[in-house]
Amino acid sequence: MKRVITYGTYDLLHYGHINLLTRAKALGDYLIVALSTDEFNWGSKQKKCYFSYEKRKQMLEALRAVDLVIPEENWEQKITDVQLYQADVFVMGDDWKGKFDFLKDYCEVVYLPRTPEISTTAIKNDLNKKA
Ligand code: C2G
Repeated sequence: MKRVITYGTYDLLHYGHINLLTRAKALGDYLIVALSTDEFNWGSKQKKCYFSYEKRKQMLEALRAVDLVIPEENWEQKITDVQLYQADVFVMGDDWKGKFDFLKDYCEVVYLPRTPEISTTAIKNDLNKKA
């Protein structure tokens, strides 16, 4: 079984996220998503999530492509995660290209093209304009 792992906030889940998860799953048989906790998002990514970790986890777990959701609590856990969950492939959107190449010592590292036209920020801006 080929195991794939990816990381993210996945707040205001949208089709760009789904495109990433679907392509990540297609690289193996089992997809683990390390989901940024509310504390990690606020403390280290200065991101205030609209949906709580539990709600974001619930939505991801409902996706056919996703097999397991684990918490992402810090920047440093990736090597341990790859070893603990025996990940063969680490996947991120190419906005992160090169940032996680240190994982090449532990697994395959793949950066997939982002879906360019959609983002949570764009959704929020669009909604504000329409308000
Ligand atoms: N993504 C994408 N296309 C978009 C938006 C996002 O392919 N239009 C991808 C991102 O490249 C990322 C994943 O979807 O691989 C999740 O995106 P975010 O929730 O924005 O993740 P981020 O906040 O970048 O967190 O340790 C890594 C971080 O946790 C990544």
